[in-house]
Amino acid sequence: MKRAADLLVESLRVHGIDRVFCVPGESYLSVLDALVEQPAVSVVTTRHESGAGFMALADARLTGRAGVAFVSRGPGAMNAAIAVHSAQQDAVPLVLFIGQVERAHRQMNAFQEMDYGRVFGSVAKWVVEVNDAARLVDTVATAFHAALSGTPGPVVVALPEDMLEDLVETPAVHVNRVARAAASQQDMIDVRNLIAGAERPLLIAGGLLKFDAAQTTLKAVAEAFAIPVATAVRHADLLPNDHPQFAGHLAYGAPAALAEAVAKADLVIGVGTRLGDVTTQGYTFPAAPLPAQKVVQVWPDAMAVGHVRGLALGLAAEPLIFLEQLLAIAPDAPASQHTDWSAALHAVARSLREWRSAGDAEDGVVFGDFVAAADRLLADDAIITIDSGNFGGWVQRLMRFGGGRTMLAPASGAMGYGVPAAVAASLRHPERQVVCFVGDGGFLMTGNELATAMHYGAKPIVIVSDNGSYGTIRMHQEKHFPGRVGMTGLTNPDFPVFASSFGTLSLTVDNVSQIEGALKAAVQARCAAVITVRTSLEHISAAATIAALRGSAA
Ligand SMILES: Cc1ncc(C[n+]2csc(CCOP(=O)(O)OP(=O)(O)O)c2C)c(N)n1
Repeated sequence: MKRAADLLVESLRVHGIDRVFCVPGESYLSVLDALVEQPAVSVVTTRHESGAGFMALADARLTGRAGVAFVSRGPGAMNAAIAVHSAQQDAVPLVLFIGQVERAHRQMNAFQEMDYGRVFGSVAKWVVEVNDAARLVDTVATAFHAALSGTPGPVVVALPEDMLEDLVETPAVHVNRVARAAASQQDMIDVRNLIAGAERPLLIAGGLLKFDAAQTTLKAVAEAFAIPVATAVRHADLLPNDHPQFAGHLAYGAPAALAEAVAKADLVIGVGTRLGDVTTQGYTFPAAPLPAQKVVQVWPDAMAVGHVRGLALGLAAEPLIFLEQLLAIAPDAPASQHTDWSAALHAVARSLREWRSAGDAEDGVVFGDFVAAADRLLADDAIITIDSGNFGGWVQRLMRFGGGRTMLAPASGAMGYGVPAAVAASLRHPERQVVCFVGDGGFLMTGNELATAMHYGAKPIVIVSDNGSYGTIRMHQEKHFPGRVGMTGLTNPDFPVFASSFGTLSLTVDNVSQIEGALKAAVQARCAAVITVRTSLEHISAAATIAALRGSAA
């Protein structure tokens, strides 16, 4: 006989989970107790459940396994909800374990009781409450299976407190095999014919290709067919950005030159992307419901293929398997019209990265100057985490990704992801530089996880773009209601002092001449560091100043 909590932890180990993230709670004390006895599973205790959830998401991206977080019932679960939503939007496998009131108290409005099925029902792929300890092991196996199968995503498992203490006959702890579908031979012939018949084919690569083997194969396919590759939002790292077939990053508000260039494609092949709102620039390219060009979509879940858009061909197949199948039927030599077309797209993508400093603005550093220097000075295999906000537009525009330099950022646009993701990345890859870009808004949402970094010896370098504003929203205000400004100004703490109080190295950049020195000092220190950049608010985005926005709105 074994305690259910011990079986749960043993199940985690069998599923290859070597790290979980949590805020401890009295509702799952026996799991914490079982974790003490399981050296194969390390526990990272965070300072807020959103931090635990975001760390689990970042860890999942880096390991290819499901991220795992444990949180307490009610309030803990609500704090973690942002990560469940991000996992759904980003198609990242996440298993969130939540404590639950004891079974006898269910449906009685007990302390911190919630009905997780109703709370997470529209976001999670599966929500389950384990009321019989004898079913715990197979429920855990099913939970991982659900998180990893088809469209990866979040699964919520509620654990009644008393159930975890039950003793049960020891069932075999097991893993359910995830099925991976290939495309049919006829579909592949059709794809090859579509490419051969196209003048201007374009492959849009998405997040399901975010692991090494897939990126190697993607590069080989791009070269064999001379097919240009644009990446879905937040995945600029799928192909080295200097590669001749790299055609740009379809991010929020992609530059007009990029949008116009890719829109000339006569065939779009979306691989491992749901071709969602942002990547398709508001469902305009390829348009929904009826695209102007032929569209092929490859995604492992038939329900998501062609979900909102008419396709020439929809393939419910594993993206990597599809790429391998495509590589196997590559032509002896790529068509010359494809070579010319991909060269033209690459030239546009490159030109968008050009940057010439004009020096500081009256109200601070133009953040592009900082990012351009970071691109030069950071390692080629640095892991870059990006929070949500306009500062990130500069990172997307000026920093090269791919070829080992990883981009971790939530397609959900959730503020607060950056710092926790950097902590998780640094713990997973202590040998690599891990750099987080975050605004002053996002930094005060989850910057507290610097305490977690210090506790576990993580060494992220956090770049805070301090413009005293929820700048993105200010930009939208200026566009829609020019000059009518409110609710976006921020009174910040003294960030350098705040950062020092955690025990990190703390550096400040007040002007362009200090950028290189600060970056080099942070990199060389090999410890957790925060660089506070006094950023110009006037230069409110990578594309516009406030003056220009007001001018254009008038
Ligand atoms: C959790 C969350 N809350 C609110 C928003 C809406 N939002 C998007 S960007 C932004 C402001 C970001 O400000 P900051 O971090 O300072 O970066 P900046 O835009 O100034 O560069 C807000 C409030 C969001 N995306 N996520």
